[in-house]
Amino acid sequence: MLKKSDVLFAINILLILSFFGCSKNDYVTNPYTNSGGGSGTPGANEVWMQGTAFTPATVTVSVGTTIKWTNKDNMTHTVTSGTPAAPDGVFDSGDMANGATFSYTFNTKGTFKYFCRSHPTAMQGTVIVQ
Ligand SMILES: [Cu+2]
Repeated sequence: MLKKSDVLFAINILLILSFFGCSKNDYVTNPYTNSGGGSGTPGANEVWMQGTAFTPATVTVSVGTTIKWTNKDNMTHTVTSGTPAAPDGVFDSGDMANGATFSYTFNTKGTFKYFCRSHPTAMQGTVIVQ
């Protein structure tokens, strides 16, 4: 004979299984809703600081374009103009925590290099303004 406690136990197992099943399906159909990992891709005129790298590392834009950087990592980054050996002082975001953004408008043509003060070897980027 089935005891009432056995039936309740079986119902609980079914509920737990269906819960995980739904979670998994939601993840598969919406892989980019996972905000913690910073999934997805940057939009136009956007650069993400993600995985200790600037993505995309090089962007090409026209004069007058504003680039927006967003820190997707759970560590501090900066957007600092110039090279690690020679910062040029044109722009510097200062320390950016996770989720922080920094914008800069490029009003002259040229090739503008920048880097992260915290990770100068790993994190270097270029903005080409045409
Ligand atoms: Cu960094």
